[in-house]
Amino acid sequence: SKSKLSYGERAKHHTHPVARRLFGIAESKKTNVVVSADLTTSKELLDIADKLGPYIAVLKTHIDILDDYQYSVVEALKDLAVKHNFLIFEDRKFVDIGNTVQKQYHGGALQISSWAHIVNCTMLPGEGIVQALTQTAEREDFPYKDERALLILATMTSKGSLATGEYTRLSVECARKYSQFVIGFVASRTLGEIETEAGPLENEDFVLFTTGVNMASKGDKLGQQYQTPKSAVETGADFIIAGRGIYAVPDPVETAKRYREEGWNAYLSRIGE
Ligand code: 6AU
Repeated sequence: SKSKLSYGERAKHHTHPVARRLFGIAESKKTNVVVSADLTTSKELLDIADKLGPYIAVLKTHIDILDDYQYSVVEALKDLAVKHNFLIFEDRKFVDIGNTVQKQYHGGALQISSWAHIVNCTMLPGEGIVQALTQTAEREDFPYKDERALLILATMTSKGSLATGEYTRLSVECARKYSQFVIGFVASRTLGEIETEAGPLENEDFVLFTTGVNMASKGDKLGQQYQTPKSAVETGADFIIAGRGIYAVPDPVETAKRYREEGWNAYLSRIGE
């Protein structure tokens, strides 16, 4: 596994340009925090993105939960991403047949491919979903070549999740097979020991995003389950995703700084510094 290497090393050697950028941002801003900005108005979303921008590596959106969505909000987000040097991850969790997800990703009402550096998909439909999204990103006329990447949702944080066993194994299998577009996983455990047809993951450098991170709570009333930034990074997370733990407290900026510090220190211990 590459989890003992520094972000700087991984930025140098990764085969995917988006992963290189991501690790480069983490290294230069000294942060592995991804804020899940699950706000429901454009004003609140842009406000939190601007305030927290300096302390995060990635801003994660659920653009379809905005009450007042217009394309101008993602244009403003893109500007903030440049201003503060973060990537945008639209947590769309594509979950359909190939022909449908291609249209949902590239074009459509939300034009996701035009503004989200990173998107994710589930493995429920089987290999075809990853194949289809990869194919779209590799089209001759795809305008964002080398600037877009996919994460596979390999496990879930909610109680009773069925994203286990064969589902998780297929996630690893497809990440390997489509590594020209897939840079890693959203998962709460390392996946290195999972056997695929080509053996276990050893030399591949997949990026692990772990969600369900909160310093003040163990879960919510709807089945969400939390761990701390420290335990997530100790378990192998390269990036920690936190939503309500950061944006829904009285002082999000101070709180983001605390998550950043805990996540960064856990990373430094992991790489032995
Ligand atoms: O920190 P929270 O609980 O306020 O928000 C967690 C965020 C939400 C979820 O949609 C998302 O993380 N999420 C995901 C992702 C990122 O794909 C997977 C999962 O298993 N659990 C989870 O909470 O925006």
